[in-house]
Amino acid sequence: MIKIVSSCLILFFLSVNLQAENGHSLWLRSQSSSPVSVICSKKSIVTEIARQELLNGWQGQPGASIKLIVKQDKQVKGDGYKLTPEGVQANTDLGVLYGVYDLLRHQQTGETINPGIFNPSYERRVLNHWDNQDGTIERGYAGRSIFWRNTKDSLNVTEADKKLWREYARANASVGINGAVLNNVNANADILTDVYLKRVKAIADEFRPYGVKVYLSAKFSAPSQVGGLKTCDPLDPTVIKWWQAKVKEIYAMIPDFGGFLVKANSEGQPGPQDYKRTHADGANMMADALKPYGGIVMWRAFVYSASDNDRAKQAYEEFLPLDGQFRDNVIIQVKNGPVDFQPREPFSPLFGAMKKTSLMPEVQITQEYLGHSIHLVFLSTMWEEFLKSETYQEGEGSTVARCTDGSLFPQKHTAIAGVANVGLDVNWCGHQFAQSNWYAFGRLAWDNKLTSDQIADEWLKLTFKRNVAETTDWQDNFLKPVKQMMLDSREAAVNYMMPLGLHHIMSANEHYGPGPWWAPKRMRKDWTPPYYHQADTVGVGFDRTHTGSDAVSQYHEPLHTLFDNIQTCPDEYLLWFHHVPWSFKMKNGCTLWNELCYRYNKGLHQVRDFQKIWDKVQPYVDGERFVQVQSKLRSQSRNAQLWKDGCLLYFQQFSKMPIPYEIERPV
Ligand code: GCW
Repeated sequence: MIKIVSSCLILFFLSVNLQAENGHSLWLRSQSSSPVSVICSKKSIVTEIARQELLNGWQGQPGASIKLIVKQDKQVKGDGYKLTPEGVQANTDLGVLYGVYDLLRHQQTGETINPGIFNPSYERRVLNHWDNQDGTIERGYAGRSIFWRNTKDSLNVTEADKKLWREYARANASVGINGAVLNNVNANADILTDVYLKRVKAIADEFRPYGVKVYLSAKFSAPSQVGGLKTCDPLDPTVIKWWQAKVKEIYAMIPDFGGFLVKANSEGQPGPQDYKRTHADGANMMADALKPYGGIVMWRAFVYSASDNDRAKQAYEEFLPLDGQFRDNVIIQVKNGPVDFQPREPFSPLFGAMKKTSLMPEVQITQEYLGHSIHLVFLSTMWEEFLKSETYQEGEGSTVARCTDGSLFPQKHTAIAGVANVGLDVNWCGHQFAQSNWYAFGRLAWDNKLTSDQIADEWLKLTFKRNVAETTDWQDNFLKPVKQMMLDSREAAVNYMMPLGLHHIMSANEHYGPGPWWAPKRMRKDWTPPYYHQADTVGVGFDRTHTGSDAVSQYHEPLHTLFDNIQTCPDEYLLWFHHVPWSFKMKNGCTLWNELCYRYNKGLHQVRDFQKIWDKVQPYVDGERFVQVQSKLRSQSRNAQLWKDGCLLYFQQFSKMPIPYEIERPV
């Protein structure tokens, strides 16, 4: 009897475990393959992976013969590739692998394969993990770190670790991501000590066959903290020597090490300014140490101090004067917006303004301000809006994408970074749909002209389509409505969280729910929401016009004038740039107050509609993923209501105007 019960239990756990695998395969879940013969012009670990991927995933003509050719072609750039009627051709082994993933993606999504050349928009397509060495993740919502454990003594590498790192690297390679920063930008200096470097090497060894380079966040004070030096002054010869020796040591272990990411003189981190040196002095010193090995420095421009100066202006003011002073292996890493990964911000005015320095965009894949791993928010539309933003810096067509990908300014290196949303959670990202953001980041980093429609389409087909035979029924009743839900989801979040250019009104510390009221007396003002929304009896919004903080002047004409004028400023940025009277007449004739109420209400109803859409697709989704998404949407909808009710009731204290009758009463 006991035996029967225990074997039943084992079976039960086995099946639960198998079920739990459903989310683990990400977008790489081809289930059937046809025989194919693969001929490869060059044998290497990388091309061997390419061959295996074809053998396991080929869904074209059975018995087809595919050629993988490594051969120089001037039109192919970097690890780009050429799809030909015979197969894939590339200049590098990695290019061949990328071509194979593209071929398979086309087959699995049922898209026709048009021969052509596919070059990456950016040379370095990098995930930034904010993983701490104790295994926690700053702003991580998908469990603990896949790289770090909580104690120094458990740093020995297991087979399970290696398997996980390979799976992670494969997922990255399948969308063209070729780098990962393994530790938090709020770095612990210890990462540069032998005990951790050994683990970094082990990770690099697993990543290498998939073309993913490792990078580390370096703490500027490391020479003192781990090297015992008295100073970290970047111009001090002992400091210079220390970094040179450290870099040499790293490259001896990891010959293809990517370089350092540095958060300096930002939010309390040490930096060159502690020694009255500039960001350029600090970055260049490290860049010089990395130069002989081909490494780069990604130096963050996320700087602001507690001064009275508008936070949105500070990075520009600090970095623009340094334009032209950086070494060619330094890239300034700039967040998409001038404040901090808010649901909607205008692009940072540094893009296109720094013309003699390489700039790389930083976007946040982990949803710090967009509902963590509870809200379904497809971020591709936000990044697409950002990349396609017109800066006018070199006339029309000077989009952020073109200002950063080397097509407008000569840049030795080009790159883009995304703050990762990956953890030990069985589905990697905490929410099934958060996987689409990892996917979208990779696809946009590879091709910054892709549309979110195409990306959502691909991801849904790869992630949810069970077999190629599912045709119009699946397309009409699953693909279309779910894709539309994804495409609308970011705007919905903006509506129920921070519509019309409102920003930074989330709850303190954990940054999840609403918190426009949070303002403890002794708190730094620029960390409290009232600093950003400025609500009073007259109106709401941050005056950044020429009579306010004048942040508008950091934008190139015609944007400067467009944003400065309350009549021409786009609705999406209205309260970002203007302090607007509650009874101001919007372009659609509504008062500002009513419009604010409508937008909050709309956001909430959008989420309720998402719930209905999802309920209807039950027949097309396995039970496990269906229920998970359904229950997350339920929480999202309750929380959207909290946002709407909380914010409207709070702002109403200032507007003293009634909530329009057709809007659901706040509870
Ligand atoms: O978005 C803010 C986060 C911090 C983060 C910081 C940064 C890693 O709240 O947690 O620190 O930005 O980007 O450096």
